[in-house]
Amino acid sequence: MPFQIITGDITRLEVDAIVNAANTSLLGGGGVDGAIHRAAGPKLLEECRTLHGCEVGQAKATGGYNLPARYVIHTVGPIWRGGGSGEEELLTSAYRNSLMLAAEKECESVAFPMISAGVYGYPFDKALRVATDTIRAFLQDHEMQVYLVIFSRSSFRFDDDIYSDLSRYVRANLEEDEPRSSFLGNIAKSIAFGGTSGKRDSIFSSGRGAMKKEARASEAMREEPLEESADEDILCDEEKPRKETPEFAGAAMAQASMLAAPMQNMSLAQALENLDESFSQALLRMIDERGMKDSECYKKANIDRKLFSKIRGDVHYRPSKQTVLAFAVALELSLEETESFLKKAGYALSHASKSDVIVEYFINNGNYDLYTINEALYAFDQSLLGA
Ligand code: AR6
Repeated sequence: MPFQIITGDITRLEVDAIVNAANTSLLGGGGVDGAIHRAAGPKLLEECRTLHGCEVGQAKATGGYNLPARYVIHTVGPIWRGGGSGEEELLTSAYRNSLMLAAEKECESVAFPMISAGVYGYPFDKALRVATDTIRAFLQDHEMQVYLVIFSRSSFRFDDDIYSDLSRYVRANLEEDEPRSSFLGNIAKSIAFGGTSGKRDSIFSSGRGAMKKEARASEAMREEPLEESADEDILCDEEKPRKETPEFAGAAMAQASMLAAPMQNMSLAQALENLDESFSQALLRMIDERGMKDSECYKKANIDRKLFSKIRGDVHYRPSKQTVLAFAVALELSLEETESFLKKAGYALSHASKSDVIVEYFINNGNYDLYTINEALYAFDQSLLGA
């Protein structure tokens, strides 16, 4: 998923770049700045001295030294003075300039702390809005994996009105006993989203020298069908008409010819061909029906281009439940449509699952903003939507 909120210590992340919430001197300080300098070692300060400071809202890069990250991007957020001193614009610039610098350095992954939300006093929920809006805008025309790292889950705050209304909805609708499958789902989730239950996230380093590739491989394991081959061969070509994809044409022809055949005369193989429209077929059909571009849909769903290409290229693709729900939100499906879309991939919504109740709340309210939904899921310690 291109954008993810995770919990933990940013200095341990195996990403191409981590961002430092520094001050204008760039000579170190407390908070995340102090933690980064301690973990990187004295050479970081040596290089910082050569940079001659940094203005509020600007960003400068150094090496990562003893950190697992290759680069540190130092930015300076604004001090909160009540909101009337251009704080929002300056915080937006701090995020945007850091992202642009990461792109310039050809980083594929970058992790941010909550800039200005500590010593500089920016209210957390307002800082979160600036962070997610700026990252989302950047991801509209850049391919990158961006993490927002929350140091302490208890500090997490998002839109107060939504939070209290959603809490009431969850209390009223969540069935008491979670079934065993949800319990197992939560274990899987806590491994994928480190820190949620004290478990380790796959991108957190266990020590110096751990390989980034391994982190990516374990990240990829979240999605069920692990078809690692031919990624490049099936990259998105949005101009290509669906019907020309041989597998789709083949599957459609097989389905059409089978419709006329009586079931009792079929071999098992034929019967298996005579299946309902698959998840992948339904997704592509609904994108077309809405006149959406593929990229518009997968970006809205917070799904990366490679995964979308796999889904598009494999008529029998088996997605995770979070992936199906992310597309349901991107396509703005009603609750009923979401149920039948989930069914195509073998899932259902359940009132025994907190995460399902949360998603249901947003769909019922016609709120299809995936970033807000993910903030809510994070606040309730649930797996985020997307890949
Ligand atoms: N990993 C991730 N997040 C962290 C970590 C960590 N290891 N440590 C703290 N945070 P702050 P600011 C969170 O105060 O508000 C420094 O002295 C923390 O919980 O570090 O931009 C600089 O030199 C909070 O949510 O940065 C400046 O003088 C967020 O990081 C000044 O502080 C930012 O908190 C900058 O203040």
